[in-house]
Amino acid sequence: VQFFVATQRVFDLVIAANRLPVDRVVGADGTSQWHRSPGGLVTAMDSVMRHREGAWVGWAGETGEAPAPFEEGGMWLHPVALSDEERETYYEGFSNDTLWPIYHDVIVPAHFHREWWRSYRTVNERFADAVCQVAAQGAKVWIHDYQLQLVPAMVRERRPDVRIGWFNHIPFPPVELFAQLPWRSRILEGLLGADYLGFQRTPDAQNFLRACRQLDGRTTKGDLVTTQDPDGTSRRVRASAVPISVDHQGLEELARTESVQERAKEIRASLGDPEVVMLGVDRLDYTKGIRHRLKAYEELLADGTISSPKVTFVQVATPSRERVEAYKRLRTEVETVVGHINGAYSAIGAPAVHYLHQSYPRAEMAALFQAADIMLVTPLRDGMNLVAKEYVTCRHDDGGALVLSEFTGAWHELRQAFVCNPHDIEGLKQVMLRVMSLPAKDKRRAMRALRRRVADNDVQRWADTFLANLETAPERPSRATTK
Ligand code: ADQ
Repeated sequence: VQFFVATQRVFDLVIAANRLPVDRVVGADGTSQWHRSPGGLVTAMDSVMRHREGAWVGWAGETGEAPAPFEEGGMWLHPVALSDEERETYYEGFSNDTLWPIYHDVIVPAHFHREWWRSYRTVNERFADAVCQVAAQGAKVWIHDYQLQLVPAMVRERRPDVRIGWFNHIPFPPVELFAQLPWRSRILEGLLGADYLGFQRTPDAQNFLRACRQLDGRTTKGDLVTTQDPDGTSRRVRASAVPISVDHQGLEELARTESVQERAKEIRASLGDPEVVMLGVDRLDYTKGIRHRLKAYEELLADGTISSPKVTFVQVATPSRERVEAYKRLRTEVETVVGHINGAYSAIGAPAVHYLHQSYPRAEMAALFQAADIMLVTPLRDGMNLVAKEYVTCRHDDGGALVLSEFTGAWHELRQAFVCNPHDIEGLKQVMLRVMSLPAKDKRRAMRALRRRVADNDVQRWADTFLANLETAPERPSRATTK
């Protein structure tokens, strides 16, 4: 049900995420266009919201005044403004240079700045205000990810009538790492404003529950934590795992189209029809283990165990967070290694590594997946990793093989993948060699099992489960004040 209150539309379902599913891109001639924004969250929620009516609150990707709310693809999009300074302090700073490293095992050091925290709080307030503007009486509010951890409590304070859920797309860290955060108690309080908290894996939910117990002395029982609201009333919040997935049916349909299959053949032909095509697809992020996989490949070439162009490696690395120092460094490192490998092992017209620092449409990604004999998903830490599930989905021919890091959420579900520990370069090389030499029928059997798993738990099921958990969360909000 949607209705108008003066000029303001309100909705029964409100999504809040740092980014809107589209970014405003202003061309040289000053005209603006909307482009789909990158990343796993948008990929997943976009397909969920196609089947539901609701509003989406988020940043439109450029600083300055926010554009007016508008409708796009059947969804009401409500932009939230960020200033230049807030992009630096709330987004690049606190979200991506404090929280992201802490939540990903401190692969790079986390930076703590009080002004970043203050900005994080201010922007979270702005998101909470925007959510309250578009939420109908008794609405369900679904908040996403680590950038908005204070929003649940801020919404509850303003709107006790709504039901509040939060989903964490990234890991929740062990208490020893979370404890480093000077603002750890404020973050726990922020999250506990929700009725239901969803995580990718059970160990993530357990880390959260342990933090509530050990850092702030709250009582937990099973997946419930007891908390006190600012008015002194006691309330229980549920925290459990709901692993995210992909739009299995939609993506498989796309992968089956003739044009995608033709394109897959074309890709292999333009690579020179190698015997083995290995593929990596990631945002260019230090959590994804891109350097580890390049190192393993380089050592295999150096050993003479494999040779290029018989074996060819394609690395697609989407540009990401390019203004954050650690990401600039990573890009230089990856590009140096790629240059080094190509200098040493390529033939004219046949580079050993095809490195593509670009974004592609979904159809092109589906074709790339079909063209790849071995998909290398080797993160050092990853909440889920949708690429692994997308690859499996696109292999309707039961071909290909998935090498998967044990440090991804996906590994908890995709146990028939060829597991690796990316820190163990020797082990990673052995897995790559083993997969190359394994009989096709063994790989097909593994692929069939993986495909069944992803088909059973697709993104619609994930969203349905999350919303059902939100609906049945332990205590309904007090509606007394709003009746
Ligand atoms: P991400 O860290 O962004 O997501 P991932 O889950 O792999 O990681 O999702 C990336 C998405 O971007 C995939 O849909 C992929 O196809 C797409 N993509 C990657 N490179 C691309 C390119 N060059 N062109 C076009 N598309 C590209 C975060 C968490 C993950 C979690 C997701 C969802 O870090 O652990 O799985 O959210 O919850």
